[in-house]
Amino acid sequence: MRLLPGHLDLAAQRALRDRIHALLAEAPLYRPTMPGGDKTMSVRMSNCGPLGWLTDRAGYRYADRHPETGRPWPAIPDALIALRDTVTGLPYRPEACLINRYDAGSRLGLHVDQDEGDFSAPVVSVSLGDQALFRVGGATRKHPTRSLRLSSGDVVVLEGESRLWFHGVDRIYPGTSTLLEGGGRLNLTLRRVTTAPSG
Ligand code: MD6
Ligand code: FE
Repeated sequence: MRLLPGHLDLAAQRALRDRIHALLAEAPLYRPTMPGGDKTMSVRMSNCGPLGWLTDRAGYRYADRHPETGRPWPAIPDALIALRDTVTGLPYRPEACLINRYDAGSRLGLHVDQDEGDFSAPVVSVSLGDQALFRVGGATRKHPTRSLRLSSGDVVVLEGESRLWFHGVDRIYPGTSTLLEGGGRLNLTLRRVTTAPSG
């Protein structure tokens, strides 16, 4: 795993925040349901890109449309495509960008990003707004974990062996950033979903 602290400066964070807000007007945040349908998540979600990650009572999957509006997801902002190119050195485009929105009490359970068809492609995430306590373990749920605080502008790359490590967000720290109006946190996760083109 790679952590790139402060990869985005304040100007870049503000520009990205504004792009994401414009995009969320088109593809509004919704509250996802866990498979089975009994529980909702405390994190609200949306996506951009040709594909978006979804969870509802039917399970986890990628879909080309917003579950509530029925419209295709908006395009991934150029700045995010460029960031991923810079950070990974890989030319092929990410197909999905999951947008996670955390409020003061939101958390995200320990999970592996494993609904993609190609685990050779790294997953890149960007954090904006309040700090989060990010926990990362290993290949099994039992593996010891370590925790780190992610701040606005930090980038995390899960690649190689770490691509399939368990990770989650235990809590956010309200009041640690003024980037987002009303506080909270955004995390943007860029993924390749289908097999990455070689060469
Ligand atoms: C979050 N991040 O930071 C949740 N997944 O809110 C993730 O689940 C994640 O940061 C894959 C790669 C990087 C990540
Ligand atoms: Fe993840």
